[in-house]
Amino acid sequence: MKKFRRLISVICFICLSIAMSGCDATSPETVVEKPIVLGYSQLGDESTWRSQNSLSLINAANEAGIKIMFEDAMQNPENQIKAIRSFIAYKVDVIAFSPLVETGWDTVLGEAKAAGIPVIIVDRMIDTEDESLYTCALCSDFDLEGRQAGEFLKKKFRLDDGPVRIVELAGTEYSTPAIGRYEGFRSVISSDPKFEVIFSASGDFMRSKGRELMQQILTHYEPNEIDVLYSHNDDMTFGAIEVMLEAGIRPGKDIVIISVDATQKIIDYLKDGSVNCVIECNPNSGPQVMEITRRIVAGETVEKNIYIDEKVFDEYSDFDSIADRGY
Ligand code: GYE
Repeated sequence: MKKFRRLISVICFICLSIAMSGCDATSPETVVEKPIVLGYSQLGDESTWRSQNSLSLINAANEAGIKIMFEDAMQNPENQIKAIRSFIAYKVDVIAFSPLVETGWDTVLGEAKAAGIPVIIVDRMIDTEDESLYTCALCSDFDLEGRQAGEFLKKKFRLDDGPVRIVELAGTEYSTPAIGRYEGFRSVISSDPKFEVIFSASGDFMRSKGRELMQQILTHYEPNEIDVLYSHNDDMTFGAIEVMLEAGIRPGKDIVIISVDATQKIIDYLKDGSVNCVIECNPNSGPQVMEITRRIVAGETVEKNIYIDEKVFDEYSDFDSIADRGY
């Protein structure tokens, strides 16, 4: 009998515990929140900037508890389209991508829209008639970067009658940074005919191609026929500097150098006088991308176009105030 009573009280205790712990699926303790899933198509790994950008995105996703599906398209827009389609099939919460070039995205973004998946454009922009294809674009102001490069030259050569002969290493053709840095630069220097761009070609933002282009330039021109090297990113600048040094040219002295990105190594070159002007392009957009993702999923309205804050460091700057870049 005693045993029977003990059994009954054990059963009651179990029932009570179950009731109190809330078998009710809506009780806050039992709701397991599903992490937000973000599909990210990165365009490649062509530069120091890009590696840091990928790292920033992945680290920020981990810190924010966002599950990131990260695909590297290896400089091929077709791979980006495939990745976006796979994110749609997987029914991710949000799709983000850095488009290699500006055009060719309408169809796939239309598919994302039809599936009800919001899209964030990061770093580079797309060219489209239909702004409803994306929810938010977080990019750098590349035209401003180009204008800042031009403004530096105007200041540097203000007492020089010219001609000021410029060679330009441009970024990937049809990409927003290459277009903005090319056009913005010209919109400033074109007001003074002493500035002449005597060579311009795409080095795809890669060190190896920056090297090749500089070799090519030196087969066409004597070193004393070149006054300025304007390079759309640091990696191409590094390649070009190697060639200059091999040819006995003193970078930053015999040829004035302007570079875009602002990696630590180029800042070191600025400090030792091998480079004259560095336009910052900030790759650490990860935390902002995760914040935008979280807000979109929460149903909040986000600004349509957001520009990333950036600075200019040049030979007139106070070097001590330049914080360590970290990459
Ligand atoms: O400047 C360059 C890179 O799109 C802003 O792409 C980016 C550019 C960056 O590979 O280094």
